[in-house]
Order: sequence, then structure tokens, then C-alpha cells
Amino acid sequence: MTKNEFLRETLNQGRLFTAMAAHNPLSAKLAEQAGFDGIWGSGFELAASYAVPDANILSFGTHLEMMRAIASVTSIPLIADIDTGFGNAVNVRYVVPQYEAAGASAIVMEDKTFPKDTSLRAEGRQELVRIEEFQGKVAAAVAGRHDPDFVIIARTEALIAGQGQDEALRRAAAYEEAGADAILIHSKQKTPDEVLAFINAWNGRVPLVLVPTAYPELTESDIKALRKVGIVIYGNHAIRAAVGAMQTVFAKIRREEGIREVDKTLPSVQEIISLQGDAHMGDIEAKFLR
Ligand code: SPV
Ligand code: MG
Repeated sequence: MTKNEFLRETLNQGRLFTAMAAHNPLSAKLAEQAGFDGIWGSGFELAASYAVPDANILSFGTHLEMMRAIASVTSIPLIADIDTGFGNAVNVRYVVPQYEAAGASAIVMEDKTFPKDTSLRAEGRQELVRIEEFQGKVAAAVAGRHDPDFVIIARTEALIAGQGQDEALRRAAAYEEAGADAILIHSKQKTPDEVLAFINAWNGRVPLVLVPTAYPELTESDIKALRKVGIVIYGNHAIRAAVGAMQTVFAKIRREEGIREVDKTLPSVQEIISLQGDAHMGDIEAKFLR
């Protein structure tokens, strides 16, 4: 089964697909080893890893090449976060096949204006495009894929923009009508209530996608019980884990003025070499080095 077929079939069967964020191939590989079903090619994480805001500061090419690098060292589906599609429906029509060719199995595209601001920023600038315009962008994404199993996920930011449930439901239904395979409903409320109200009211055919960063008490068993959610995305836990681990280790080395104690707590150099694909290079050496 291809990566695309695996994602499509999981959605068709109504099983919950779990995706962990990654900002580079190493974090993606660790997510695969931990047992997640797929990788979230997060724009937020990539921007954070460059220490710049998640506000279309990085170019389309920088994100695309990171997706290609991730897909080349992992064997689980990659869901690429293409923000607003880097422009209008024309841009989307050109961009989507490039993500497919880079090895992604899905894209998520959000209904904000370009350039975007990140969703979870306090007082962020959240403006939405017209519903008809975004329907055109969804249709362009659908037209741009080659493999029918490549999944197009439309994301509405109506709740993030403070436009209320009716607007969120209207937009989600319009995007389904335009051909989206799933709808991502995002919320930055600190409890799941807003998202749960949306899910209860949702009577579309396609599954929903959640990013429970802001309301972390919602567990996978809660989500499965709702019976309408196809994918849960853990949106920024790779970069936050990396930041926390580096802060702790760097502080310890400064405090202790050396690495004698910290060394015992870290993954070995050999473990990193093996994550770099050492076994594969060993095979190549054995076969071809004369
Ligand atoms: C991302 O991870 O880039 C996302 C999710 O789009 S969020 O940052 O919550 O908007
Ligand atoms: Mg994003």
C-alpha cells in the first residue's frame, strides 16, 4: 500500500489518523519511530526552527524542500501545511502538484488572506478571504493533484478570527461542496467547548481534522467517541520538546561548567549516527566500495 493509499483508507474506514508535527527530517523520523500514523509538515514548526514568525516570512520553496527532505527519510504519510496556498487559486493550482511530487500525501490549506499571521498568536491579524474565493482555491487544489488518493484538506479559521459557529459551519459546508476531502476546524479557546459545538452541529459527509494545541485535555479516546474526526494533528510538540530539552541541557552545562554529568543523560553519539541512516550507508559501502 502506498503512503497516499494508507491515509485515504484510514479516512474511509473512519479510523483516527494521528499526525505529529515535524520541522525537519530528524524530528519526522523520531515521530515515525514513536508510532504516529503520519507527519504534520508544520509551517509553525519550520518558522520556529528558523527563529522567525509563522507569517509567510519563509518562502514557499523553503517549506517545499523541507517536505521533500522529510518524505525521503520516512515511510508514513506526510500532511503538508501549505498555509494559504501562497497566493490565489492560480498559485494553488501550481503549488499542489509540487507538494505531491515532493512526496506529501495531503495538503492542508487555510482560508486566511496572504500573507497570513499564525493562528495561536494573541492579538494575531486574522482576516479571511471570501467563501467563493476559497472554494475556487479548494477546487484548484483538487484539480492540481495527480493521484486521486492525495488528500485535500480545507481549513477554516472562522473561529480563530472570531466569526462564530454559523460562519464556520457555512464555510466548512462550502469547502466540502468545492471538493475538499476533509475539513480542519481550528480553535484557540482554552477548552474544547467551541470545537465540540462545531462538531455536534457538523452534518457534512467528510471527516473533520482537529489540532488540539489550545485545548490539550481532549484525548484521542474522547475524539474517537465523537465519530466525526478523521485526523488529530499534534501541531507543535516536536519543536516545543526540542526547545525544552535544549534549554535544560544548555543550562546544566553552563551551571556545571562542563559536560561530565549531562553526558550520561543524553542519547549517545552512536544513536545519532544510526538515526542518520548509518545502516543504509553500511550496505552501500559493502556493495560498492572497492
Ligand atoms: C502549524 O503547525 O503550522 C499549524 C497549526 O498550522 S497552528 O500553529 O496551531 O496554527
Ligand atoms: Mg501552519
